[in-house]
Amino acid sequence: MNLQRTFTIIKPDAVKRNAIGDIIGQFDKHGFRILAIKKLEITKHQAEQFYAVHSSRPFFSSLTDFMSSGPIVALALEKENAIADLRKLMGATNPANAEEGTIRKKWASSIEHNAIHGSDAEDTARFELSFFFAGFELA
Ligand code: 3AN
Repeated sequence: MNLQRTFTIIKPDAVKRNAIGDIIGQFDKHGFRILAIKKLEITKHQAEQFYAVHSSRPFFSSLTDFMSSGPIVALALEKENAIADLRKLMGATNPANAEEGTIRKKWASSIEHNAIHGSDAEDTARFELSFFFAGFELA
């Protein structure tokens, strides 16, 4: 038994397409427990802090513009093997490679406008959860 927490963002493209309910429904259906949830907008500066690991990538500026372009929904999720299971449910980064039944297959329109973010490891999950949620919100 490996009960884990992970962090996810429903990105601005998916919020604009009214996909919040569908995506949260997928979390429920696949056994993720919602520990915390908030809808908010972040600034370009906050997006740069969040995505600091990607700061040298060519798409950094465009990615942080996009992530600060409109409302997002941030969630803390919990289940056994939450990190890997969420990555599987999300589908490949590039929706052209995403499998049938994944969130990106259904909602992503490009490698940048790809509907959802999910933590990729335990250390990034810890950083990302604490970036968006205070300790008392996850208690
Ligand atoms: P994932 O979101 O699947 O973990 P990462 O961590 O490689 O993928 O990339 C982080 C984010 O950066 C992606 N969600 C995507 O929005 C954006 N991104 C990744 N690769 C590219 C690219 N080649 N061009 C534009 N944006 C990209």
